[in-house]
Amino acid sequence: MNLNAIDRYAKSLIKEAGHKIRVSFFSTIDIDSKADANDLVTNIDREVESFFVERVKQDFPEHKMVSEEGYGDKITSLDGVVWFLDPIDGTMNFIHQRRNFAISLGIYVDGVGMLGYIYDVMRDELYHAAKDEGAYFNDERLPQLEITPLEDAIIGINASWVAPNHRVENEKIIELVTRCRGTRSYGSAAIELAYVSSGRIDAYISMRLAPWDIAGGIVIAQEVGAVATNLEGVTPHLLGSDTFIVTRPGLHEEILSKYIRLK
Ligand code: 2AM
Ligand code: CA
Ligand code: CA
Ligand code: CA
Repeated sequence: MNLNAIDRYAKSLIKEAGHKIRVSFFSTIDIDSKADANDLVTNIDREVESFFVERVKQDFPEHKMVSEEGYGDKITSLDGVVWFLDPIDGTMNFIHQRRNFAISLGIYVDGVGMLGYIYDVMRDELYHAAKDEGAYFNDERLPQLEITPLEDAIIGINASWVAPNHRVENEKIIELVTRCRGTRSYGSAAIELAYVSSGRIDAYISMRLAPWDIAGGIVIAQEVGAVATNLEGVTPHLLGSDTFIVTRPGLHEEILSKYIRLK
């Protein structure tokens, strides 16, 4: 298998899809709700996903596609080549802000992340990596991340976890956000993973993410020495939704052991 050729192909699909999304703002966007009133999807999420699925099925018929809006394949194992695609990660931002959303893509071979892409569509910024070949921000090589103490760290976390909730002990989360330097919430897991990988934030925590949210970002994160697991400290398995944390080296163990108590 020629991974360099797949890499070039994936990048060209991502750029073409990004162009489609930017142009979509010139026409009316149809918005629907899915599981609840705030779980949004648009015709553009669907169109971009079917664009990828049709192209990949045509040019790489043996590859599997796992994607959010249902045009891909249902998989029960990670054997072979699997593309994990989120056509728009941050749909709420896409609708409300027209920025701060990304195309997220990870290409795995027999369960090993080989290629990862996070494309911040409105900024035209592509974070990408190939396994053992380093991570890049556009054409700029991203350096290895260094250790940062919690007191100097900016943590990406959703504000709802400091309120009483059914997933995590909020008193511990309050201690975490009090001790760290500051918090941010960008509303796109892919962008937060890209920001950890490029040192713009130091950690990102989520109580529930799907494989297409994280698969591409994990490949990028690993190339710069970031640590990505679920909140039990186990490598995400990518066959279903799970909790998630990614940090610079050094912070992961401290945050998990002292500040995260799942219910
Ligand atoms: P989305 O925009 O592709 O749905 C928002 O904080 C982040 O969580 C986004 O990356 C968003 O992806 C994701 N997200 C939103 N609802 C989710 C859900 N029900 N399960 C998993 N991830 C979700
Ligand atoms: Ca969604
Ligand atoms: Ca998503
Ligand atoms: Ca999405």
